[in-house]
Amino acid sequence: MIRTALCDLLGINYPIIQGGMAWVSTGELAAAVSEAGGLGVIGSGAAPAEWLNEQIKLARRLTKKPFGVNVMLRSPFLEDVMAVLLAEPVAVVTTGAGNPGKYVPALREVGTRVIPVVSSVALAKRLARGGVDALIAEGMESGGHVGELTTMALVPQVVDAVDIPVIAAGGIFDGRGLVAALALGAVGVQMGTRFMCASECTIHPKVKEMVLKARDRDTTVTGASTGHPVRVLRNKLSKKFAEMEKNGAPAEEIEKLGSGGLRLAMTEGDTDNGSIMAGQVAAMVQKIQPANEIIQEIARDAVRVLDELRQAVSGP
Ligand code: TUI
Repeated sequence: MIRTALCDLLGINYPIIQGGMAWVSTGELAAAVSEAGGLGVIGSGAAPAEWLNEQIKLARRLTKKPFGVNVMLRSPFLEDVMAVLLAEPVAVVTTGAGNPGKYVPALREVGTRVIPVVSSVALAKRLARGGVDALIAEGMESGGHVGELTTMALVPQVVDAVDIPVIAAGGIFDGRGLVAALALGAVGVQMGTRFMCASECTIHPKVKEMVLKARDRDTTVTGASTGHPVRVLRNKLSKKFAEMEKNGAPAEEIEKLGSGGLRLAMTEGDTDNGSIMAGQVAAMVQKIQPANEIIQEIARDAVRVLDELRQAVSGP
């Protein structure tokens, strides 16, 4: 068994949060992860509030355990999404791609634990002062919108800067990654890419196939020149991005190329013209397996790694 303070904070059995990925993390996936003893998270991304409402209802039908919702702060439906979360409170709200500061008091008022994702120490400090429950420190190994620091450099800096629990994300795949995160001072991990190939994940099979085939250098960061760098699997679209950036195309034109691309890939299976956001650990994903098996495997491996480490280091 590998329990940490995160398990008590969230009422879960394993210190593993499933990343709330836009167009990937549905109520079905979130419920499966929560049923398995982790924290499942619905990814509301840029979807309309009605979609989120349906997914929350679906997850509630499928599990009695706590689950969360990720709010993408650049969503065009942000205010409506927040209204849903105040009317239909969930156990946890994680946020991404911005500063959720002004929404924190209202969410906590309805009993929701607020856990923003940060990629810098400055925002971590500001949000900790604003009364959030915990922070997810996400390194640039992750898929999707990325910051500049790696997980190895970011997590201990955030841990030292705040006195609330910190969860590590970015580049974490298995029991080794979980133990490494704990060694850096985190109380648990958030993993997205691995759950893309969960059996209960409803994304298009062609995307799962691409993740399964990915090798170590098959992700790249697009859109850095627009101020919104995004890690994706290399494909025809990412090549087009790279060419436009090299030729100094205006940011608006590059952004236009990317808009709608995530949905196109994940739901339609257009793996040429769609944006296949995935992290560097895509290369480690070798099979499609149920969420329960993923969680059990990570927990079992983490205990084994801890035992082996104890044996491997000399001393009293
Ligand atoms: O949010 C993510 N990953 C995402 S969001 C997303 S949808 C999207 N698509 C296109 C452009 C933008 C978003 C796909 N992947 N991860 C969490 C995360 N948040 N990583 C980094 C940040 C972050 C960045 C800047 C958090 C706060 C922030 O603050 C800026 C500010 O306003 O102070």
